[in-house]
Amino acid sequence: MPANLTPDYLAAEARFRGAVTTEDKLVALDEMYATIPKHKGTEKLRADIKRRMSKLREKEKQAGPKSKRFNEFHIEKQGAGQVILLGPANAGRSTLVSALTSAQPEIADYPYTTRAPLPGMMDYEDISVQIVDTPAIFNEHTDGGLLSMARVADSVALVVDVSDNGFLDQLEDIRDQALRSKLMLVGKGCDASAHSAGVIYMPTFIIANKIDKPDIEDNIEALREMYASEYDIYLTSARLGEGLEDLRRGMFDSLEIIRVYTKMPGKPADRDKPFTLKKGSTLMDFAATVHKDFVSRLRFARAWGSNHLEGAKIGRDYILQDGDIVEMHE
Ligand SMILES: Nc1nc2c(ncn2[C@@H]2O[C@H](COP(=O)(O)OP(=O)(O)OP(=O)(O)O)[C@@H](O)[C@H]2O)c(=O)[nH]1
Ligand SMILES: [Mg+2]
Repeated sequence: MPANLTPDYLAAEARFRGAVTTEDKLVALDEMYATIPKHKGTEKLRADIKRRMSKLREKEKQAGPKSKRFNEFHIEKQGAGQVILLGPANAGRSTLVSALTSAQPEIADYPYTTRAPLPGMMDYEDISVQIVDTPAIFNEHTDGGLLSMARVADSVALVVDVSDNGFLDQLEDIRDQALRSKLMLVGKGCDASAHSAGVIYMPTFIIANKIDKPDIEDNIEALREMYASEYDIYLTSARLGEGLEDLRRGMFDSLEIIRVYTKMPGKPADRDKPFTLKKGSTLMDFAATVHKDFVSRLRFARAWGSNHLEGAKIGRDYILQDGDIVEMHE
């Protein structure tokens, strides 16, 4: 049993042992995966959790649609990361998802249009990011499943209608509700990998939408005053397509990932499809991602990209940067 398992992980494990239905087991395993400390000592355990999850999903599939207890708040992750949009009714989450991805959620000028989460894939340069539209989160209307889903996301975007004078209270309310579900919505510069007392620290940013509306300057000012030191803030008009390029980059940044390319000796880099890794990953983390055999067989590697490497040899603990190209020698 690896050391440093958090109380949160142990609680999720206990829930897994107590779970009867496949659906509950999957939710508990999801939670275990989200709360397990990500380091070398837990590698086997993480692989084991993933194996159990795919076995259960297989079982669910084989059981057929009739016996399947569908959990609408379980959205299978795809792409380089999952960003969940949370916000009050009518803020424009569905309009944003429709503008950024090819998904076609229902959009309407009355509240609570969206009833279930809906994912879409957003292209960002040479990778894609999953964005999840959600039902509104507000007071008694919030479904508990929504916050459970947010706990296993990679980042959260708080979407508000900046022309609505109640938007600051709404932000506060969402943060409080999340915290009651042991989800701490943290902003820039916070070490999101740290957990304490069963609380998950989720990288979060704010989308202030509907900037095309009149007389919103004071509201934007108030938002900045209140939150700019804590969260990145993106100003958008989902309806007019304003601010979306900055937002795409912001979504990528919130995932805290890097893209690394492979290269065969004597050939140009393979630019087709980068490997994505957590920021701070080393050469050996990359080697393990490309192929498990590389971990034992790697003799040395050269890199191009950041720090003016230009093909210099890099050590096993070399910390890779976004856009680096690595040539591995067995
Ligand atoms: N003026 C303006 N209207 C917008 C903008 N984004 C969305 N809307 C409008 O706001 C209304 C609600 O948009 P939705 O995208 O359905 O909002 P939602 O947050 O998904 O709302 P629910 O699912 O009902 O909770 C619609 O009438 C949209 O056309 C925007 O940037 N500017
Ligand atoms: Mg909606």
